[in-house]
Amino acid sequence: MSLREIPDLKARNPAAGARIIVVSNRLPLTLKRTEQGWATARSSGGLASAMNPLLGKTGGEWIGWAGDGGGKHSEQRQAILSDWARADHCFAVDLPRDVAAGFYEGYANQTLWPVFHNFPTQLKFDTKYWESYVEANRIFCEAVVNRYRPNDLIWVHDYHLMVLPQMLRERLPDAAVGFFLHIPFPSSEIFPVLPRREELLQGLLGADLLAFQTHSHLQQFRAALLRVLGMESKIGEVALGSRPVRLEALPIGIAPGKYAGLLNGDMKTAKQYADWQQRYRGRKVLLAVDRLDYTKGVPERLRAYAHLLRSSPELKERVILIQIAVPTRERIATYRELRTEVNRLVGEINGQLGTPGWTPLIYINRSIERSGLVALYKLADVAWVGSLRDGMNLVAKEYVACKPDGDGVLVLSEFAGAAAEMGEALLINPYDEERTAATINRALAMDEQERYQRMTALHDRVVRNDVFHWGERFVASLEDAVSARGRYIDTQPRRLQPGEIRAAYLRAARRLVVLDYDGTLAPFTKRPQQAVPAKVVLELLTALASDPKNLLAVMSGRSAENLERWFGAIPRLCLVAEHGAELKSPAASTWEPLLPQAPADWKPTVMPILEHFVDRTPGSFVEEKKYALVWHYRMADPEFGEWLANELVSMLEAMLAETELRAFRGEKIVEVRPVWANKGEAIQRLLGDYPDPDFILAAGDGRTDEDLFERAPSYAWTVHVGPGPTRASFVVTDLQVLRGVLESLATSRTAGLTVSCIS
Ligand code: ADQ
Repeated sequence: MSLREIPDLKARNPAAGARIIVVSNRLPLTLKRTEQGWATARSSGGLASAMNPLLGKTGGEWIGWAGDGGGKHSEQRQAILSDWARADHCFAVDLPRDVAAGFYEGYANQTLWPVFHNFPTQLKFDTKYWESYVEANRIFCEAVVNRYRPNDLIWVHDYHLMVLPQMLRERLPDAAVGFFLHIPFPSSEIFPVLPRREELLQGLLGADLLAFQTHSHLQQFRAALLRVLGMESKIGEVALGSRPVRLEALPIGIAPGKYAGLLNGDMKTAKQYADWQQRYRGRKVLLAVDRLDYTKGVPERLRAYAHLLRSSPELKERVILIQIAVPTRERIATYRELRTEVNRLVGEINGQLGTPGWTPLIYINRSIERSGLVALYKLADVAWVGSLRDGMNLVAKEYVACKPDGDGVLVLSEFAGAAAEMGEALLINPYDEERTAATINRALAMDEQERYQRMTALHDRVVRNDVFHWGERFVASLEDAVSARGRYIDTQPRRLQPGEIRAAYLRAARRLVVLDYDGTLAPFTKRPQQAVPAKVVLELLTALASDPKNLLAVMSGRSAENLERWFGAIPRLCLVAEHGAELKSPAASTWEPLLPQAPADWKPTVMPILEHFVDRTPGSFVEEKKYALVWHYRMADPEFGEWLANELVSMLEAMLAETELRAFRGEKIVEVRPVWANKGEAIQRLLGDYPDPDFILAAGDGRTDEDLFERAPSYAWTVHVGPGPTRASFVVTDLQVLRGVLESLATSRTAGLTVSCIS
């Protein structure tokens, strides 16, 4: 997107009663085939509870898949869909049968779902899956574009629609697009396994706001950006050239009032509770509620339960586990295999460990009504959430919401997102059967006071951070992200006008000029030593340095020895080497370090790693400087080089986290050096020695120059050379343009006199 197009984005005013368009794979309404034909079934899930008030308040709409193949459009079916649109503002998207299969059972649930839940061995991929996924997202995009009105806020949900944000950005460049990921984001070790990972990340970056269930999922997303796209980000933001993408952790909640309502005044719930209580009188009740998905850890739980019963004979006939497992995605073989395995385990436990009067495991393999669920939550002494990996896990929160009097214990997998905010639960590693069994034992034996303390703290938090609060925070954050575009555009650099800077230069009595070398004064070459300064550059620097009103500094990543060799003969020139680690002022004859300390003895640890990368990458090499080690890969195959550079930085980041060293990406280099050795510190030092200049020019092209731009005083002329995002106030297209500007400054001494005479 060009800069000229940006003001459209800025003109947007999201605060003026914006409608919300919710886009999710499924609508809160589904088509059900009954004996009388098609009928509507309503979902009472948390998402519907959260979205409905927001939609009601803003007159918004919901777009989602009707859920069936669509193919034969019976009149009755069409009439129902029209009814949904009219009465419920729900707009059904029809997906052709083959697209739906490749999209839903294919890429979404056999490729993305396993990878995002750290089960790469379950991954299945077919190019057709991907094509269907893209096609389904495209059909959703069409539906959104058709319903969209200026100033609407578009809220896209979950892993089914990860390329939709970018599609929307292309069709509706100034629309406000937010995305929430309900499932976890995988670690940067696992994410790269995903086929079409680059397209997926690019697809997400079309949004203004990307929100995750936990901070750790957010961090993992950032690590994936770095590793897969080589894209750096801040903790809450990715800066694209033309706009920012905000990043947030916004854990989803539930609607606690709904549970309180059923607990307090619903006859059906009361009756079911009384029945269950009667049936299991005198026994402790453990409860587990899951979709029958391999990520939920059902077999692991059953094995831990068998272990518990075998190792604690005193529990015989005194405890039961009620496992509710809703069938799900049964067209996928893995899910059918899981059902078979669970059935076998259920048979084994009841057959081997039960007695004539005691069935230790009650297995309910179907969906049950909310009233029945609430009755069970109320009944259960312990809720056992054993997800092997889970975005959040709402069952944990629903159970807690049903314990307003503080009785009951939550046992929670540390791998569920809920664990990050439910610290008073007893945490388990569901893969460790023995310890899990011990924790369940502890939960069963916990005294009343401890139960009360833990449960009331959990309950208060679940009530406070409900799903309405979550929805409002998301919308507020999206509105904020969109208005930040305006501020972002205001801080975007302007094209440098040679006449303007020349006039300011001429007016000044005391000037500081700081110039980077490679990419700024000289073009990049295959080998660093080939970038010898041209005669014109030496003459230009000599002329600028000789002006008594100027302090000129060449500030480069190169070594002191290198700078000395090329520029040592120019009088009155200040040299700054290794990005600011060492400095030689015009009057001095020796170099001095920026910080008075000897280079630490870290190179022998880092060198073998870089050498290993040299070994893997033909054409790359390591440069050793006094304070830094640099891996250069300009001569390597470009794609392979970028890929390895991302790998290297990710690896070094973890390794150097506790040290003063950092790994920095540069123009076809990865450099390891102390954090304090940077151009921002160096310009501060120059300003200390040469205070209060009334004109400052700082120019550079690379990432290390961003430190310089950030720390330069606000009145400085900071100039970025070439394309790409920058903090500088001005840009020039290339180094030729900058050279032209510098030449006009260098030759302005006489011209300056003329100007002053005239004025
Ligand atoms: P799910 O994987 O579906 O959701 P979860 O958070 O546990 O997982 O939600 C399940 C919902 O289904 C709960 O509301 C529960 O009450 C209900 N449910 C489960 N079994 C049932 C049964 N037998 N009968 C009736 N209802 C049943 C995805 C992510 C989660 C994330 C949610 C919300 O995988 O990690 O918490 O979205 O963001």
